[in-house]
Amino acid sequence: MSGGSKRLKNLQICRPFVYGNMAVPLKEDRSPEIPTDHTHSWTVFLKGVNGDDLSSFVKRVVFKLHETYANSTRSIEEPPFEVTETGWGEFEISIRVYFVPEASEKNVVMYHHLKLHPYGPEAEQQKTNGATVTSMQYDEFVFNEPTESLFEILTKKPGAVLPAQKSMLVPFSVESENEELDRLSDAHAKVQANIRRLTERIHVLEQENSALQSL
Ligand code: SLL
Repeated sequence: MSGGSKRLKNLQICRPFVYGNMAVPLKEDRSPEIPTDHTHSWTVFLKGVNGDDLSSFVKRVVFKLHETYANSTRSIEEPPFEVTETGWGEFEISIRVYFVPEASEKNVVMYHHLKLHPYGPEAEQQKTNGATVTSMQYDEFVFNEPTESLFEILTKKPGAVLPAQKSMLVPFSVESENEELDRLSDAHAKVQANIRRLTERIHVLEQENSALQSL
């Protein structure tokens, strides 16, 4: 066995990343090469949070587009791991990540619904001013019992961890996780209070019922 392929027992190491797409409506002054039925320009991407480079452990990312696209399987061998295209429709893109050989890890796949059109309360406003639409997910690569080599790669340089504070560019952070935890514990407290209130109500009704029965 070559050095570093031994696995480190009882150890788990995670690396955060984001994937998704941004899209903008095509303008009047679009290039003549773009087919006339295309309405948007978009980019689907997979990247580290906080601009971190994933290529020390990600070997390639394969984006599988809708079969209406020529060469619909796009293999990106170096960062930025992204594909820019124009088109007219939304569809599901599979994003398959291959790790460097030293990692001895199976590839992983994520599915992303390409979003071109805004929806929700701001939709109409965004539509009229041609704003960029973004649809992005936060996730983490979780390596269980990594090889010594992978461990070394991942811990060699600092960074590649969740940033402390949120910002316009980096919506995913320890701060936003804590906010989410606060929201969850508020909701939990509300549910508990409701359960208590309803339990008391049931109790009262049961007492009234048995009082009526004994009349
Ligand atoms: C839909 N089910 O009907 C989806 C399919 C496919 C989008 C969307 C192709 C561009 C090209 C394109 O935009 N496909 O022909 O190059 O909405």
